[in-house]
Amino acid sequence: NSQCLSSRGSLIVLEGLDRSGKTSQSTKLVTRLKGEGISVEAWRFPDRSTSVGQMISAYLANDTQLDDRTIHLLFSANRWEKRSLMESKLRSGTSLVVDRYSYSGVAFSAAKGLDIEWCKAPEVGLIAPDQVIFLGISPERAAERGGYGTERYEHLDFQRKVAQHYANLQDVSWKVIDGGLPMEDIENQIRELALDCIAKCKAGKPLANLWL
Ligand code: NYM
Repeated sequence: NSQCLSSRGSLIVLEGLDRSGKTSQSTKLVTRLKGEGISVEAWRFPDRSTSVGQMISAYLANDTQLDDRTIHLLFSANRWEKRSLMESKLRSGTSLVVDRYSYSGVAFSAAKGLDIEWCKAPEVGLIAPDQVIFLGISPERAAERGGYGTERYEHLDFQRKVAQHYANLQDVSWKVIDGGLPMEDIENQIRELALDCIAKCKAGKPLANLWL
């Protein structure tokens, strides 16, 4: 059918510790790709605009307390509530640059001591990213960057544990960029990776589901 013949967009995920520079880099990437005439949108998780997202936001602001497994499932539910929209965007040819995804979900919850397989289970069946770009920075260096905010998890000792879990989740398909490089170098590297990924998806790489 025609949907199979038309080219699809790419799911590009940026991951990294808090203050790794992901958010600025995803914004820059989307602006740049749009400027090059590519159909692309900037997404992020948690998506705080939904009612589940508002519960997450209140938890992160320390306004509410939630059991560790409960908040884990809410983060996952927040991705599930966006799955069908994500799929239709991708199938219609729009690429998505997503600031955090299931890897944040697993790394942050596992850093609290939850079992990794348990953490991965609710992510199974979400759309698999076509490319994960990891902005690598040491927890110490991230902490030096103007300090953390006041949200939950923004502490050096916790970020160290998150970093270890990211390292365990990482596989050969991930592209790791040195987050300590000048902003412009990072921007250029990410753009190259994104263009390459978009071309592969356009050429017919099929959509897949987590967990790969
Ligand atoms: N976070 C984010 C999780 O703990 N689990 C998740 O599934 C996701 C997507 O939320 N410290 C954590 C990581 C961050 C915090 O994210 C808020 P951001 O990108 O700062 O809005």
